[in-house]
Amino acid sequence: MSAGLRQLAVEGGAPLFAEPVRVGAPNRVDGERLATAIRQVIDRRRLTNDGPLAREYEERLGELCGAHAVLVVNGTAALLVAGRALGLSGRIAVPSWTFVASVHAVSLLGAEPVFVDVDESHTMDPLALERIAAAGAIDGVMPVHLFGGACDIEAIGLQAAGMDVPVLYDGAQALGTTIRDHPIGRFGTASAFSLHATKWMSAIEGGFITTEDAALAEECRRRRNFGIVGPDAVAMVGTNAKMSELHAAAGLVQLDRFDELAAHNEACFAAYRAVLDPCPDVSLLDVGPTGTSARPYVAIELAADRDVILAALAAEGVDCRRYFFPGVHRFPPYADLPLVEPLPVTERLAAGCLALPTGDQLTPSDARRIGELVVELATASPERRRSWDVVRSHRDEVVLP
Ligand code: T4K
Repeated sequence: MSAGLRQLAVEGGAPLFAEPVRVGAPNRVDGERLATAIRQVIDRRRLTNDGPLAREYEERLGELCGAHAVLVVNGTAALLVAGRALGLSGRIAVPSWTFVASVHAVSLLGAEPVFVDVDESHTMDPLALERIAAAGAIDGVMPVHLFGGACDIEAIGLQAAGMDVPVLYDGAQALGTTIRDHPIGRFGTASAFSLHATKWMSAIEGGFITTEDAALAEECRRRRNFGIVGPDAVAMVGTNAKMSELHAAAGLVQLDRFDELAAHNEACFAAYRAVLDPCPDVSLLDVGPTGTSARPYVAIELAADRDVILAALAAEGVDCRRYFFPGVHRFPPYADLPLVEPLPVTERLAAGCLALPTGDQLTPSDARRIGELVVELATASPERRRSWDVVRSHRDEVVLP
């Protein structure tokens, strides 16, 4: 049944999904293959420290990204290890419209985040970067390829070259994204990716760095292993960011589904697009004309009442997320940092954006039904929306769990 012909859950109907579908639900892992791989790891007695599976995984990720790859324990570690190897310090330009890990990495490196607004692509606005750099020297740039989209790498690259500063792309959400047929990990001085369980390609926990600079890759490899360069020899400050063989086994099993899952995500995205694109109250984020994406996220912006719609979707068993409300610049560790200029697009997106579920928990026809539901909720009259059975505070705001 089409979502439009049934009674909404917030109006007393049965939920659309009895078993909730969620943003971030991990894609299925082939348990039999993983169990076999884990048994082999245990029998081999090589559990971590650059073992054979970690090497194989690293090599395959490098081939996929057309660059040197350095495997680490998570995406945050990828940012920290690469950032340290690049000597990121001083004032680092970074968007506020991102997952908080991007900005935490800047802070943990001992640098100062300088917030730059995004444009309609949800990625760093090169014009805002230019204005901010003109207002005060910038020592490095950390743009974020958000929701599987791609930053304007040409404009950002030109500006960074003009300032003679490194660019560390946070590509945590963009494994599989390409620009003019080039994998996204080939751009900038280096890029960092996440292989977390919520990512479409995962090692349960994991991450990696890519760079075209062989010497930089080698330095990152050393820095992920305490700065050790040989027996009894330590050349630099380092940490422990090595991936275990168990995680590499999980990552390798999942990597074999790369093409299948990318095609599945594309089919779900197309189903969403078919119903969302004609609706003027919903705008669906897409990659630019020169790029392709594995569609790891489905992000929409709603014209009004985002939180009421989020609650109504939850009642239907569609568990969405307000990624990335309220904007990192509004979290307590960063709220007192002076802004060089206001962040109007970030503020607007923080008020209106919603991430919808995708991945192999859904069929394309499920995606279509969710899309139809979103359209029904987004086009309902304000009076109808006010009648919905969602929890409101005494100030008439929707209260989220
Ligand atoms: N930069 C960017 C731009 C990033 O997006 C991230 C991570 C990073 C850097 C850092 O990479 P890592 O160090 O994490 O590798 C989740 C993830 O924990 C995080 O990896 C991810 N971005 C971020 C966008 O999403 P939360 O706080 O939203 O996670 P949580 O626990 O609320 O889970 C999200 C949803 O997924 C829930 O609906 C539950 C569902 N879920 C989650 C897990 C872990 C499951 O169904 N099963 C699971 O096993 O951060």
